This record gives sequence, structure tokens and C-alpha cells, in this order.
Amino acid sequence: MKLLVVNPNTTASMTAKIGAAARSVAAAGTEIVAVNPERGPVSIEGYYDEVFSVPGLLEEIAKGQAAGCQGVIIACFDDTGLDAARALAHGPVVGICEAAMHLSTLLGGSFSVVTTLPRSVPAIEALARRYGMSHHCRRVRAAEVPVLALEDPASDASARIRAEIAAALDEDRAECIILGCAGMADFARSLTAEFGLPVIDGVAAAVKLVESMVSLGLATSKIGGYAAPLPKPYQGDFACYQPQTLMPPDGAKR
Ligand code: 5HY
Repeated sequence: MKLLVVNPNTTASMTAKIGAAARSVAAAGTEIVAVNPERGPVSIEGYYDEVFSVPGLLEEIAKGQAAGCQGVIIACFDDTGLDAARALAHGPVVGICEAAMHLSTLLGGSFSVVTTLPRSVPAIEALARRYGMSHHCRRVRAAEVPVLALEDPASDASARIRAEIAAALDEDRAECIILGCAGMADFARSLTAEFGLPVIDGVAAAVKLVESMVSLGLATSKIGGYAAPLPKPYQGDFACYQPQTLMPPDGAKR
């Protein structure tokens, strides 16, 4: 099978890291196609960045689907554009936050999330409520690490993340830790060993969940809220995003 992993920000080095993390857990028969949009924010830190990452995300999903991808992983911990992506895509679409939270509940009774900046915390808390995880989520913590500091080997990002995990163990009674940024994907295995509890990376969790659904022949239900977008004119610069343009009925390559 072929799965599409979309980093909705436009930082190629982060996309490469995410792709490597996805390939490290993918099954032998699973091809991972890791992409990012050409247009949009270099990192997603809060609601405003998030909105401007969605058009590029949807473009990449349309291209990936035309290239034969059977499932989609949204590799941003805000699960950016998840509902629109599910309406657009034919196969299953999973965001890394939702995947990590569900996987965590199968491993422990509670979790804390360690994300990047304080501005990202409210959105993740809202996702926990939306996903029915409020009674599992002990706390969403910020390590005070800008997203792109995770791309800088000279930064103190790793030390800050580990300090926040230690605080979560001391203060939250968390039985699992979830890494709250796709850019942390390469830390999970070493942190699990170092701290002696499940430290979950949403990229890996989402890849295995989408793999499972595709192998079960399951896809997003299209009879309700995730029904395919209705063809209609979109005026002005957004004409390229009108459903019949972005996803031509004949599935032609864009
Ligand atoms: C992410 N931002 O996973 C989120 C994390 C955050 O560019 N990729 C980003 O800080 O919200």
C-alpha cells in the first residue's frame, strides 16, 4: 500500500525527519510518501498559522490521491485541517494528535502532552475535549521550544523536552507521555527507554492506524459530515480550490 504523510508547514528538513520516522515503523509492503506544501507558514505555532497551512495541505492530499495514495496522515499536532481533509480524501485520514491520544489510552490510564510553545496548549486541550480524552489527559505542557528549534542540533530543545517530561512524572501522575509536535518524532524511542514509560510519537501512531484501516478495507464514511465537497464556483484566487478543480471527477492528475 501507499500512504501519504503531509507535514502542513513548509520546512523540508522537518518533512524529511517525519518521513524517516514514518518509514521506520511502516510495514514491509507500505510505501510512505512524505510531502509538504510549497506555500504557507514555515512552522505552525497557533491558530493563525494553522489556518494558512490548510489550503496547501488540501492541495497535497489531492495530488497524493491522484498519485495512488490510499490513506493520509496529517503530521501536525494541531490535527490541522482534519475535517476538510476527511471530506476531500477517499481513504482514511488520521491526525497525529488523535492517533497518539487513542494509542495512549490502550497503554495507560492517563497521559500528559509535552508540546512546544504555550500558545499551542489551548488548541491541544480543545482537541483532547473533542476526542473525548479529557478524563485521560492530565495536562498539556509547553517545553518553551519554538517548532524550528527542533531542527537546530545546537538548540537546547532536547533538554527542555526532557525536563518537561520529568516534571510531568513528578507532578501529573501521567502514565504515558505524548510528544506534542511532529518535529519531535525522532525522540520517542530514546525517551521511552530513558524515562521508563510509554513516550508516544503521533507520526508513528498515525502511520500504524492508517495502515490498519487500509488493510481492513475501511475508509472515512462519506454519508454524513465527511461527504465529498459539492462542486460549485469559488470566486477569485480561491478558484483553484473549488472541489471540481482540486479533485476532478475523473481523478486526473492535477
Ligand atoms: C507541529 N506545529 O506538529 C505543530 C506543533 C505545535 O509546525 N508542527 C508544527 O507547536 O503546534
